[in-house]
Amino acid sequence: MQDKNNKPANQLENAGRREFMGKTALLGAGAVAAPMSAAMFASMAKAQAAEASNSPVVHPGELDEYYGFWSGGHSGEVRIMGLPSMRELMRIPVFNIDSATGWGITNESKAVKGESAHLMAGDAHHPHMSMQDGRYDGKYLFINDKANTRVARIRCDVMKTDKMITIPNAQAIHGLRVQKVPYTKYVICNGEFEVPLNNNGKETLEDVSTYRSLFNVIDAEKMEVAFQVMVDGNLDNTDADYDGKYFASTCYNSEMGMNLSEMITAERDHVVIFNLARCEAAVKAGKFKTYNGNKIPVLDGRKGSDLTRYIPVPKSPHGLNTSPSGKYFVANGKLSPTVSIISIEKLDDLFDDKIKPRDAIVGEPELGLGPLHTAFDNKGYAYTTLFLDSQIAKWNVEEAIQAYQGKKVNYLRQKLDVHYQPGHNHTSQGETRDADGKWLVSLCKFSKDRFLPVGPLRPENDQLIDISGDEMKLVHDGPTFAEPHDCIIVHRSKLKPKKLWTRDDPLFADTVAMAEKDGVRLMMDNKVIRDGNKVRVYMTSVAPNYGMSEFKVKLGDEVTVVVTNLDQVEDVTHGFCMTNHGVQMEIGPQATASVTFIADKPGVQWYYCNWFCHALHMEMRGRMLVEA
Ligand code: RUQ
Ligand code: CUA
Repeated sequence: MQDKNNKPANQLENAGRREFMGKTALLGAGAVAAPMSAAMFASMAKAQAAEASNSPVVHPGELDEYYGFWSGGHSGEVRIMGLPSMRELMRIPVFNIDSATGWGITNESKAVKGESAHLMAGDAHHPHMSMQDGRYDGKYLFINDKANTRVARIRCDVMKTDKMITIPNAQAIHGLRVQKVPYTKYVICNGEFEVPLNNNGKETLEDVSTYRSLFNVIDAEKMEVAFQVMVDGNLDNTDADYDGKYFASTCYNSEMGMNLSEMITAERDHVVIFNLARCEAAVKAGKFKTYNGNKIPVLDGRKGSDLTRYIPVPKSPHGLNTSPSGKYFVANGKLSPTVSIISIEKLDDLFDDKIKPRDAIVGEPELGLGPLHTAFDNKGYAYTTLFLDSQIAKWNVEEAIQAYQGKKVNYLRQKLDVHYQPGHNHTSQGETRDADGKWLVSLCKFSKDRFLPVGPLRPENDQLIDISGDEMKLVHDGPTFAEPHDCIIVHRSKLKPKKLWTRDDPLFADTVAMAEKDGVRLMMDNKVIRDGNKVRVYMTSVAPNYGMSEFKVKLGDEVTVVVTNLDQVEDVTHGFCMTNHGVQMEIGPQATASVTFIADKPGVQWYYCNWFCHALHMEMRGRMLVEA
């Protein structure tokens, strides 16, 4: 194989041709000037044939049709998968610390993490992409951290986390979705755990009647909490409609119990429906209170309020999913073998008090034991995970509604065994108007006997299911590390990730500004600036060299190393690791990254490039000379 760096033009050309031959590029083929050879036509025809038959096989060198965005659960990250191959393409560190990229270690990532930069852990559950008119827009991905009550945003052009906030007043952010229509103005998420509103340990601690859960509405662009809504009971999962009017959340602890048996006493819990226009009007009219010394408007959406309605459903519902037709919210029973179908069309009447809450329920099909989450295709079918039965039930939504009206129809089409105990499932583009009914992923919490044993801790099993025909067909077992709670499957035509960084990227703008203040031209200079016991070392990198092969500091200095990667070749990322200092990071092509540490060891300390970049990658190193 040739050295990457000897053939930048070639590499770009190859990348261009590959894209041209890819399936999405077919649509734009008319715009491509180069004439097509017979071989290229043949290859494209083959690709089309594979797509038509919904083959899960992606041959070496071929590209996937979909991006999957997987949450990494308590590993705190997001993973990018290729579908249908189920190949893991990349990891995006979010709430965790990542030693390969330096996430949580570099100054730029610490700035994104902000006030929570000191936290090393997270529990990521629900990744959801921003939308325009109910379709993925390829701009942002949002994800919650249940463990530390945070929400983060990932920029899809570079696939890096660019914002992170801690949600005040609430505890344990769980369900998270985006406003679908007209566009993602708001990200919505649930505070699952109940705490006193002023949770300062002084006013009230043990009086459970003062505990509340909050529904949180976040401005997606600013990444600030716009307002919160106090509810009765707790909140679990949530989703938005396709009209831009209503949000719905499940509640499994309407009892406000403080232990398991208290939480499951009532025969019914509920789904809360939030009326967005009324909430926005209440904020505008100043009808809110504030707590814990912050300025966030907290609306009172408890029972009797005109901001919300409470629809009783069988006890302890879990997932809440909107059908891509825009007609229904489906609340999944968990402890009940049923799901509850809520008619979104009836919600106007419910808010105008023309009907009773239970009148909004138009179906309650019985599916099996432990329904947790429901996904949809484009043919009117729903797919519900049955945790206890280790199955997925395929059922017809309109027929389930007819059955509720007393007609004799069998809405249940098939039950497929999955391995084992599925939580979420997800169909290709099934949370959008572009639901295409091709693939279903079942995120199984246990793998048991499906893989070679690897010790007491086992992988989970993400199974790929072909749903393009009448019957669901299991086509792939995919072991995964803890714990993909949820995923979304996005057609690759929705995304246009950058291949190189642009120099004006906001993710390193602060570092660029710091260099300007120091009079350093990042793309040219290699310089050491001393400022008391603070030393700033600016260097460039071009494979296989750093612009600086040595620099000198004094023992105890606070050293900031800023590396600017001048390489303009796709895929040539450099690293910077200071030996024995716990410091390492990635510097992508055309990016600047920086890291700060104390030079607390005297003598010679080598730094080296830890991302394989060149045949002389081993030689890409230099010395920090630390004077005692
Ligand atoms: S929840 S297994 Cu965190 Cu999405 Cu249902
Ligand atoms: Cu630069 Cu390895």
